Amino acid sequence: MTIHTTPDLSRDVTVTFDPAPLPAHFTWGVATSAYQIEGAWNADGKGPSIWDTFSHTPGKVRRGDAGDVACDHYHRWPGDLDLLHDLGVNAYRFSVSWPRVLPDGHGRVNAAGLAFYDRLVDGLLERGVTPWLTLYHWDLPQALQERGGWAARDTARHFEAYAEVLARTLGDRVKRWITHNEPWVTALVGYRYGSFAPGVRDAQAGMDAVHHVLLSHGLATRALRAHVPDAKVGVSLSLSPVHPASDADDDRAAAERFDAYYNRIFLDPLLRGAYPDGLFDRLGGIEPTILDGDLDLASTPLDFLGVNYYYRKVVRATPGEGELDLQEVRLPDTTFSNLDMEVYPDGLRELLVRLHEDYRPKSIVITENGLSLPDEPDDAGEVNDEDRARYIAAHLASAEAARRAGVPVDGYFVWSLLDNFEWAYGYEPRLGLVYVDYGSQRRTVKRSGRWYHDLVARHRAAHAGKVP
Ligand code: IFM
Repeated sequence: MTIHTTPDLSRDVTVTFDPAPLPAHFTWGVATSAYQIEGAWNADGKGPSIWDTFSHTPGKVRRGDAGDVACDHYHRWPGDLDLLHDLGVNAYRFSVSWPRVLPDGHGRVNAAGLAFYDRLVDGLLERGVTPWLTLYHWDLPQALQERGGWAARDTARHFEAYAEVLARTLGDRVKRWITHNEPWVTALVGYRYGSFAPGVRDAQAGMDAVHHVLLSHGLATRALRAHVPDAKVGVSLSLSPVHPASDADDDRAAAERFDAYYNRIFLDPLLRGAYPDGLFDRLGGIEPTILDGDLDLASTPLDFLGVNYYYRKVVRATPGEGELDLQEVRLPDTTFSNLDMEVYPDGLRELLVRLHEDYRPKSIVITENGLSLPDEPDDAGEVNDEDRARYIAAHLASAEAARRAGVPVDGYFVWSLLDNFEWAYGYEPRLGLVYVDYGSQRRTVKRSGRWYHDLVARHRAAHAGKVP
């Protein structure tokens, strides 16, 4: 894979983005997920997850990497929370490992696992950082996978019960909840294409998983609200503007088909209570079983829509070839990261404006955005990742342009606090504001981390004295 980024990292670059126009209440955060950072994969009564099973299966993850130790955050969390405090962010988005809390996915609660998150939440609040808790970031209990995983309808009910356990224990202190992270990846990458856990390759299972994840979102949202009346509940979708490769009618039509499959498959049920017209027919007639009331549950009103934005998609029509008769292409003169993601900041503005125009969510929070680079410390031990700071600045400028156009963008989380386990790509891609030496577990704040700190401080100073 080619890495195309600005080559000269030694230049002293001033990255300009003025945060002052963003409102006083704006959320500044960083994000992580349990499997990617915690390690301690079998400690203190935790049950195995589908990612433990997947990464322990030879050939599934590059170089045989696994999240067994990862950033050892399970043991090093106090120091990691100090890093958050030092960065000056006002919010931290983390996920709970379902099998750490419920080793079998349902029934017996593992008190030691729950106590970990209880301490974590207290530690955040002590440091003045608001917890944003994601219930599901891909680490399904293996025991539930053995009963069909997300392809089985019962999993939605188990998810509701899991949400209730967390609401009862943490709901007095946690007020920001995200049910699912990137359901497209959970359902389609996990069950249709199988390149992520649980590695199932079955078109029917993929569509069933889409529907059950949506159902579970609705059930969990209602359970959270029943136990935490002042909870703000949302869901984080991976979304991309879809551009046709040319102005030709067939390319435009291909872009619409892909948009329905990639974006609207979750947006429409969540925000309109219906799947996009014709979607299942175009996918070979494979559709989930939809019972009365399912789509009412799925469209339970959101307090905010979480947007994870990394790249746009560009497609061209290839009649008779490829899923949906189209192929993804690269346009000339475009820049891709070493995770093969196009760097395209204006896509965020375009996406936010479109979401506002088409769906009118009450509030939008950018719950992930970040850049993978081949970071290494220099001889002085510094990680000079100005490209990452430039990337974040450009995306913030794009979000701010959307706000100026009337879109209620209320927060931004960098992915990620720490370099971590990047799923099937292992540890090679690095996306953190903080460098992790996996051998020694030493953390080093990168230049982008210091820049982000200054940015948040400038925003605070610009609004000093105003009530957020
Ligand atoms: O690391 C992932 C994260 O788990 C989900 N969103 C995309 C990130 C970068 O690939």
